[in-house]
Amino acid sequence: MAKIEPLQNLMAEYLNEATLPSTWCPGCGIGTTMGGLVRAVSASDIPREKFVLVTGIGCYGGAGTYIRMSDIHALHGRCPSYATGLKLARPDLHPILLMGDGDSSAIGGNHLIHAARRNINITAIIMNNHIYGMTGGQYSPTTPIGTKAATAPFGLTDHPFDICRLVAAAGGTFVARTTVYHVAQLASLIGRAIAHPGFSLVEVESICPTYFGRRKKMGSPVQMLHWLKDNSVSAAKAKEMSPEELEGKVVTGVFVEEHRTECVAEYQELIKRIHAK
Ligand SMILES: Cc1ncc(C[n+]2csc(CCOP(=O)(O)OP(=O)(O)O)c2C)c(N)n1
Ligand code: SF4
Repeated sequence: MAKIEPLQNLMAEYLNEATLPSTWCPGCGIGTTMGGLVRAVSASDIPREKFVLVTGIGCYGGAGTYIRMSDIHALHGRCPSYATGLKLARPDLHPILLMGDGDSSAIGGNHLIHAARRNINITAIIMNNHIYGMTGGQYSPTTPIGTKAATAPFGLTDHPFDICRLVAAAGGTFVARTTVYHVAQLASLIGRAIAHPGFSLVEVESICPTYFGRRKKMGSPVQMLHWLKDNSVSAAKAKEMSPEELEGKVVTGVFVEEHRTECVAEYQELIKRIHAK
């Protein structure tokens, strides 16, 4: 992997200025995540034309039009299925899935766990802003208990999913989390996920100042970033903390990095064996 470049060196090459301005609210975490993605792609050993962005339906869904890379815009929650089909048909391509917490863990939850189970060599980036941004602030499976949302005006009574633990339990072989505050770690973890030969997930703790932060009275986007800085702990430090101390904290780092048979390679081997008979 080449050195990760500062984002300003890559803007002219990757940003599709003709499609701007973007629809994203000022201070939204999606732009920062896209910055990390572009830096990781440009530093990768895989040629840029081999990447395909697969975007689901959510605020981040327009990302494919703003960045100069091949892209497919999938149905809500169906990124893993589109990417699986693409990878089976063209194993030389590297799909990068862009999903939201609602897209990936609600309507698309089933698709996500089965892609992880198969250990298909695709990279999933989940921007977890803990809310449905695009449709106006309904709660998602990652909204913290007690949060007031458009569909929980008196506070949510459901317990949230931990997306990393879900994907690790399903069989994902590279599972990591970072935040939009930690921009260097963001680019480097996406780079490691891309290089990993199996199902890789980077969950990005993102911010939605418009529907999550405003309702929770978290202040400006800058104050939300400060909240992330003050409430994040590394996986190494988390090991020494009690469950009470970890309550409400964002644990960052790599949780799983292991090697297991990859499904497309196995499938191709099977085809070869059948043809050889
Ligand atoms: C089949 C289907 N059901 C529901 C919707 C409506 N819908 C569009 S985006 C969205 C939620 C998006 O939330 P999330 O994935 O968290 O992304 P965000 O907008 O927060 O970035 C929903 C429910 C849809 N487009 N298609
Ligand atoms: S509604 Fe939230 S997630 Fe959507 S663009 Fe605005 S800040 Fe970002």
